[in-house]
Amino acid sequence: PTIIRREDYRPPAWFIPSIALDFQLGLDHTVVHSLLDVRRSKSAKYEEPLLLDGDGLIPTAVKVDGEAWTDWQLIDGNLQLSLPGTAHEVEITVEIDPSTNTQLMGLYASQDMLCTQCEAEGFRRITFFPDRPDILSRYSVRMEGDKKTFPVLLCNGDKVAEGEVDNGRHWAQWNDPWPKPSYLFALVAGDLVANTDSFTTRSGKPVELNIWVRDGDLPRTGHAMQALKDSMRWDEEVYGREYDLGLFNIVAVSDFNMGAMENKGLNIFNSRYILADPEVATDADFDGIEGVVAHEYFHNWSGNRVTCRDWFQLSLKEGFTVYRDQSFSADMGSAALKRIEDVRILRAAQFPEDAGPLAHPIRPESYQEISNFYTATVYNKGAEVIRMMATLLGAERFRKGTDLYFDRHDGEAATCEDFVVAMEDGGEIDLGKFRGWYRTPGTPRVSAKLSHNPQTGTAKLDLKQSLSANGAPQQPSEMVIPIKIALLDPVTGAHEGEQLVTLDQAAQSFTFEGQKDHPILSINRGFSAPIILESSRTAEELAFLSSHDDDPFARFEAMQQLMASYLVAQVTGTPADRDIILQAIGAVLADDKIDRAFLAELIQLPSEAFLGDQMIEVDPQTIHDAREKLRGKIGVQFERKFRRLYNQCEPGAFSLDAAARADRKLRNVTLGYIAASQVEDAAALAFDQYRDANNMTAMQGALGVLSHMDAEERTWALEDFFKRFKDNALVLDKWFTLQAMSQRSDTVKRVERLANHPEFTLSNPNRVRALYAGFTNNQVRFHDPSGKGYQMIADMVIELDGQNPQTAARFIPSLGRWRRFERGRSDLMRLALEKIAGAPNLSKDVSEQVSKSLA
Ligand code: BAL
Ligand code: ZN
Repeated sequence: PTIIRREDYRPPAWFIPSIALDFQLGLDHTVVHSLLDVRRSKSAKYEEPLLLDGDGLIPTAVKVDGEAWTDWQLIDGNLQLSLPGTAHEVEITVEIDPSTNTQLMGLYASQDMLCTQCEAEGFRRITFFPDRPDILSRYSVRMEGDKKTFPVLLCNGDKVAEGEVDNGRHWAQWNDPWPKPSYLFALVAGDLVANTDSFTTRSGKPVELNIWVRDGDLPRTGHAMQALKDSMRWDEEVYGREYDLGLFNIVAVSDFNMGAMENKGLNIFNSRYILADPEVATDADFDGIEGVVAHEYFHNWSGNRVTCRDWFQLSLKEGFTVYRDQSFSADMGSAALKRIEDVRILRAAQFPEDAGPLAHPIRPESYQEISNFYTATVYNKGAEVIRMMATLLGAERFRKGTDLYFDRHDGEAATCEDFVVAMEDGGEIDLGKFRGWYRTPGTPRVSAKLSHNPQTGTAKLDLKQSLSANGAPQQPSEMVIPIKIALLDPVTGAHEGEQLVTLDQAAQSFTFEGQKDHPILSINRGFSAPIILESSRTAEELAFLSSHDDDPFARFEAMQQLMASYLVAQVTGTPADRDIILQAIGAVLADDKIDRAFLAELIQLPSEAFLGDQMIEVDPQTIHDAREKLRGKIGVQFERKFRRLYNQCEPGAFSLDAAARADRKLRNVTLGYIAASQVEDAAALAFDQYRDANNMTAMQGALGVLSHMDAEERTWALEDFFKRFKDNALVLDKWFTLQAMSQRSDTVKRVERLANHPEFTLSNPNRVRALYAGFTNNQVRFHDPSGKGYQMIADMVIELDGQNPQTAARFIPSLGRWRRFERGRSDLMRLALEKIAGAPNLSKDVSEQVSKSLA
């Protein structure tokens, strides 16, 4: 396989300052004519030919400076032209069939509309072009198509002209004044309607905002529109960034590999991140929409105005933009809940990646297929790295750093190093050693031990750090790790202020004066560093923190650690005290000052996957049994309290305000515990909630509880849900997911049956993820000891790879962690990977992931 390496980066030999494109659009036949203004780089060797990337294209005509040109060759699908001079006009015509583009990369048909996805390397499937992000060009685009099929014609930038031609066709001319890389090109043609609004920038410029959807979906666009306006204001206030065109279009598409795409002035979205009303969307869906709309909007500066030099720098835009959208959501809602959710995602998706065969630094050194690097590491750990810089610099200096970064690199294709240098210069800080985060894979482990000397009244914190790469034993490491701590009075829980200690050696000690009594250590507050913390705190200290810590994340974390250590002990057969957990839960349940949404977080057990990650060898069934047993015990112990809370959280008229959302959340969590207590009326209670629900959060919560049960209410509810929502694809996705996530022992069989359901299709990525990602996240059932779950995923990957390699490759990591599981499952997982590896004609995407997983 061809391996692309970061160290091999070379600046382009030719630049393309401008490109004019003409599209004659048709669902199954589109003609693309391009006119490239090509300029030889002054630093290029004279004889270097012009190399234009292509994927599946054949030129039907090539001209240079207006004359037919034959001095070209197709080499591995790319077009090479030998050109005599330093500046030429190159014209190329190609013909493509969007209706057969099942990869959903390049120009493709989604139902009856045409749309594009070009990041990372889709533009080369539309026309021949140097498809690399350091080629910035001005685009002018003429689109022409049948007026009935494509009444709406959209592209990047501003529409400057439009008109009608013969045979019921019409055209539009779009010009984008901002030079951009090809991955930000976008085009949409279809029968769409818009929710139109406007925004006035802080310097007084009006911007027209449109969210384009299919007729009928219009009433579900309000939340996305509000999120867009909030994002625009927030980026002005927090980062001083203003929007730079008179028009901002968003289009919702049903068939989409990613969540959304930040194309300049024309964001294209997976419809699940646009469409919502209370009847069809959960509170989590509403949050997802707000976060993704913001993320794509923020890319206008962190991604589009300043883009990436090459794909190794992906985290430059993604890590930073995730950090920006996380901060935005924290400001819009509850910062505490947002941080808990962000860390939960990091631990569920990124920590396992960093501990497995696909581990890579946030700035990878090499790749075979760049689509495989749109990972939780590049995105979420990337965001944590930016967050650590913000912590080290403090808010004011961080802003100076980002201002400098945007000023210095506006209109450029930059590197991660450029970002760090801007932070250093703007924030007046030396980040020399901090750069280790960009080149080091793996999650650092930090051990923390607090000792106390009553004679001197001092407390000493001993910290040590280590790292393991690619399954090798842990080695002492020297990452720069900012750790926020507080020393709590052991009786009152009061403290004298949070402190930041920066660990940058393998072992370091920090001494704190004025400590009369042995304080309780609150550490990694706010999850200030993406590490695995091993503290020597006792169960009593954790229980104390779970009711006294004033840092909400640290408080949540103390409870999680308390529960996790007990459950790990249960699984490994070591003695542990359960009563202290029950007391800690009792204490928070009795605390009527706690916000209900936060209470719901505090009392939830760590996930089975998280527990597995704490163990050297994972046995999913034993973990599941231990966790269920504890859930049952908590349910029984506090049943009356849970029922009281459940009733207190009874919803009134639907509202998206924090209190109503908190009630919905706590109601679902308490319902889960009531069901875990095995009381007789649990199914009836859940069914009543389902039947009476006036919103999807309550409905899905009830179904989630019923889905695990062996009760007729489960069947009634699932059948009813299907009937009610079979025409709404996004809601039907939930129906597939709920069943794939069921803890029932027949889940593997059920998933097999669902894969043959008339409403199931491999050609829609949302539907594929709904069923199969739901299933692979269901630790106990995916890891059925028969290995049937693994076989099913292997067979699905092989079939899907022929249609949509990018989505197929996303399922390899679930099998790729085979070394972590007990022997029987481990062997079966490896066999499933070997089956995939042995399939003919594997895509680059799948083959890279499988070969790395087996290596
Ligand atoms: N750039 C790909 C989609 C996203 O991260 O916004
Ligand atoms: Zn992004």
